[in-house]
Amino acid sequence: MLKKIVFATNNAHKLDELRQIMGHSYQVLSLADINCHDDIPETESTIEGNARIKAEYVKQHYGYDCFSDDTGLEIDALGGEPGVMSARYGGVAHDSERNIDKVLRLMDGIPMERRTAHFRTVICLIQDGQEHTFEGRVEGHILTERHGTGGFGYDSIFRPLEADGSTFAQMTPEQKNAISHRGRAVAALVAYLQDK
Ligand code: ITT
Repeated sequence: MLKKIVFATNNAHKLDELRQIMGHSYQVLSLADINCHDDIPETESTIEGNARIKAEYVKQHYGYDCFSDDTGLEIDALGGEPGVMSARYGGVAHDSERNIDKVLRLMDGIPMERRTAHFRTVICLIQDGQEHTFEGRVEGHILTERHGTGGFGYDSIFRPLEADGSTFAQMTPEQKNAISHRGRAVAALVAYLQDK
């Protein structure tokens, strides 16, 4: 039987991605699966801090070993923004269209060579009373308009360096997972869990 682990997220896209990557070795439970419908606070000022408080919240209130991730898109020309504000950059939480509109507006006129950015994911695992963190990054450019309809969040304006010119939103989930920030952080998590 597969081992169970809770992924402390409310984001169905992320859960799907994680199950694709980890599904062979773990049964990944969602917050809904453990009857957690709380609005878990994400009040820290860093990606690392937010990953940690989500995992600690689930452990403390529900008793499960779990992991959580926090991801930010860090754009060099915007001084690292949206960063920890990625989910609500446009003013409304989880409204990707507004978030993208704001980025494109702020970057209007900036030439491609200065449109460098990366996604960064930090995963915090709490297991057997110990905390571990894992990080993954992918470098790329912010395009001047949307391309593609797959993925979620900022995928349609992010073109990773390691691709053939496609944005994340133009890739299959497998192609994205192979090079993505979350794919890499999860690979480090899985390697750790399998080594145990
Ligand atoms: P949880 O906190 O419930 O896990 P979330 O949507 O807030 O879900 P994150 O804090 O990890 O997710 O990410 C913040 C935002 O960054 C997210 O809402 C998206 O807009 C964006 N984002 C995260 N991962 C992304 C990805 O793989 N591709 C594109 N955008 C992404």
